[in-house]
Amino acid sequence: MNATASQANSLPDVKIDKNEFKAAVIRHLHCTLGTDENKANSHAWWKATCAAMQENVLEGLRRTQKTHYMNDTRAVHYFSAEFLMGRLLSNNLQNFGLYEVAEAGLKELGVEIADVLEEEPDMALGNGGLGRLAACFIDSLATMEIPAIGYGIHYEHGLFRQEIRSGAQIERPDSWRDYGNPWEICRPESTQEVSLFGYVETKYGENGRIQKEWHPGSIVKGVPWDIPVVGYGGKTVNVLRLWQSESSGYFNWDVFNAGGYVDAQRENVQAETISKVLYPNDETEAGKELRLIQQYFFCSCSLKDIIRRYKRAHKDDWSRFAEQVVIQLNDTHPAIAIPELMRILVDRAQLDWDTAWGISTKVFAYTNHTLLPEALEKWPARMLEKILPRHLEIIYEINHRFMDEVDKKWPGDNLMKAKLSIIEEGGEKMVRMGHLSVIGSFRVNGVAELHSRLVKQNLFPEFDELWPEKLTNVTNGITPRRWLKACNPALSKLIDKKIGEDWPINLKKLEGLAKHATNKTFQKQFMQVKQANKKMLAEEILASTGIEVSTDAIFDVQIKRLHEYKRQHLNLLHIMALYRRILENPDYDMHPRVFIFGAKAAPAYTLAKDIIYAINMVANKVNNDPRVGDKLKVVFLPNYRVSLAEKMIPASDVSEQISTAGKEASGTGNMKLALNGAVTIGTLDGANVEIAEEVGDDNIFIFGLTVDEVTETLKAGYNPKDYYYQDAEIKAVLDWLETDYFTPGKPGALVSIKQSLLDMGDPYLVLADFRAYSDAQIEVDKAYRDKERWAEMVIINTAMMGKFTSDRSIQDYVDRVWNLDPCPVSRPQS
Ligand code: GPU
Repeated sequence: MNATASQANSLPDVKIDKNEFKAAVIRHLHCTLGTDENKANSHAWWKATCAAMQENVLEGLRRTQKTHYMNDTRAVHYFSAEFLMGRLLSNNLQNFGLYEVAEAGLKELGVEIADVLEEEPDMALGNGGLGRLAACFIDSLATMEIPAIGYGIHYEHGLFRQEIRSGAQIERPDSWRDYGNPWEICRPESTQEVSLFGYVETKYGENGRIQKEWHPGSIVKGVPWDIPVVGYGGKTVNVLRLWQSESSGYFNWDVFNAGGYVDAQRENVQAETISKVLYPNDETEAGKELRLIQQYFFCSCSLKDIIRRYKRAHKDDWSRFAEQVVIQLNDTHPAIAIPELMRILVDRAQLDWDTAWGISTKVFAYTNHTLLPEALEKWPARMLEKILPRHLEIIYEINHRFMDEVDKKWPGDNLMKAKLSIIEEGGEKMVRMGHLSVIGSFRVNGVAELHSRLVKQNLFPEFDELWPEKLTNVTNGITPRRWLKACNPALSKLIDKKIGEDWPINLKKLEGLAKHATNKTFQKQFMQVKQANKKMLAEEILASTGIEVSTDAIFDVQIKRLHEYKRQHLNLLHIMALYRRILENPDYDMHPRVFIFGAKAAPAYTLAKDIIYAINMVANKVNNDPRVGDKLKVVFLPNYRVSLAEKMIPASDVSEQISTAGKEASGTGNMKLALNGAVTIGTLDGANVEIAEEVGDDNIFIFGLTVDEVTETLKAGYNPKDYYYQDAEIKAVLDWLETDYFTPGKPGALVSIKQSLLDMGDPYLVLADFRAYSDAQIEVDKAYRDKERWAEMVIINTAMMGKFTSDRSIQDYVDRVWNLDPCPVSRPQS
């Protein structure tokens, strides 16, 4: 049960030398791509390099699958509508220990590896934190040699590409597979069929038992594409299995002719559209039919895939299913898998309800990622009835039995029943997917200590009372392979020299750096690396925005999806305040600073898009104002994505984690930035609390209202106008937004931000936290100017991030939820 990465694995052992690698690349240039060394462009070199790597990857995959099959091991199945993988070549090279070999080999062929790596499009099958967490987790699972499979959707178009035109966000389709994806393998032999629409027939079987038969209105095919997931050390290679929808040609004319279903058929989806595009809404339920169909589509395919594999070894003996299979639901997006498994067990396998429920509730575990009401999924019962009529019946049955349980605990308490019911009554009948997930799972976790406490206290307190062991915490983590070793090679080498090379699989070892934090030489080396990384980012900024920034300035970054609760507008108001201070006092004393943003807004989230526009318009003015000079620059880097994060994070000095306390479940960018030696300015929210515990109060800038103070403030009848009228700077800055100073000729273009703060009640307490934030920024400025003190802080931040490796998160899941063992795969003897 103790699957620490370091035990399960050793450092990568290289088995391929440079000449073999070169030969493989050339062979693929010739035989796979039909070109040669003289003609090949960067794209061809990239493809040939991937193909050469894929030979090793597939060999590892074959050995892993054989080992898992022979051992018939318990495995975890990670169900997620999103996997934000980013690029894979550099990761696969690193994890196989072949990066240096490839770099040297390509160099001898006259090719720079950096140019080759840049050719790879990001695999952006996710929106943000939730999808990237899934990607970090499958990296850790493979590294720790845990039998695991990721299940998701093979979106033809991932998250949109963002362009900025005249300051505004424009969405362009993402086409990550336009020129083929060298990593994926299509497995048509494992195609599954998924039923939709139609009606349910009630029959009486032998011994008078009621039998339900679903007559679907249409059937679509799910074709799996496998992406190999290479663990560090290259021993275990797990898979991410993504389902693509295709037409099956099946159309139920009986249903059609039966009448009454004509409407349903008219609104029927084209099979191919199901996996066409990722919904770009982060933390808002879309409520769209197609989204529910997407969710059901991948859950149904995945469950059938799991059952097919189980039956290969256990035939129709269901008694061991829950011993072999655990399914982790990444938020409620895959919650429909619960009634789907019940349907398969009851209607298909003919198990009685109690037996089926006994199995099902030992299989599922659920991770909650948010408390935001608008993100808690609910589906209209009518919609479920139309698309999945049998599932709605099953949900009612689950609920009926659960209501009996509630009645036992709280006899006659109808308010309690209404509160806990899966079905929300009142207006339109809605199915609460969160309740279904809690009831149908044996364990439920939040993603940071604070968040899990709030899940227990505010979101599901009665469920916690009913089942005191069910709710638990697993604090999020990040893979240090991608988020330090690969993205920050200079720092990695410095760390290697100081404490040895096994920190990527034993991140607590970084603590060994702490004792050098005050060492002048080490400080100098560390800050030289930071400086070099800043120089590279400055070049990137110049290339993509035309803005010149000084690397002597503080690089202050806020990179995450654009959301009011994340408060990019708090950052913006503070920037405007600084600008105003400089205009009022040309000698205003501050160290030069570059504020850098990266953020996508959901296409329909108007205020979020307005904030992006405002950042760009303020940037335009500030950057071109000769009175400001180098003191203040504002940069919005377009199209924030994993591969851009890999360039920004190593170059950051200050990490902005300024959400309203209680709103950010965990955050993971906060961990990546601190790991790479950025100092956090943040609220006591999400995992910031635990980061502060690790680095100590002297090495982080905490400000603002706490969760309890937020609650009190709102209860006391928060009025943002009090702050507006009492703080002259707040007033001046908000009024400035209403003029055409930043948008010449277009007065009022930025007024929606002011309105949201004054007229709409400032729901995220931006004005309440403004002064505390501004004061904390003054402290940041002071601290940075003391070079030695700052270097010490930076080193302590890197040194104390050991807790936040996703290997630790996975170990927590193993201990608190999954209860399974690693299954070592041996490397071939050569
Ligand atoms: N998160 Br729900 C998303 O990125 N998307 C979502 O739809 C939901 C949650 C994030 C949380 O906001 C963030 O705090 C957390 O670190 C991350 O999930 C992973 O748990």
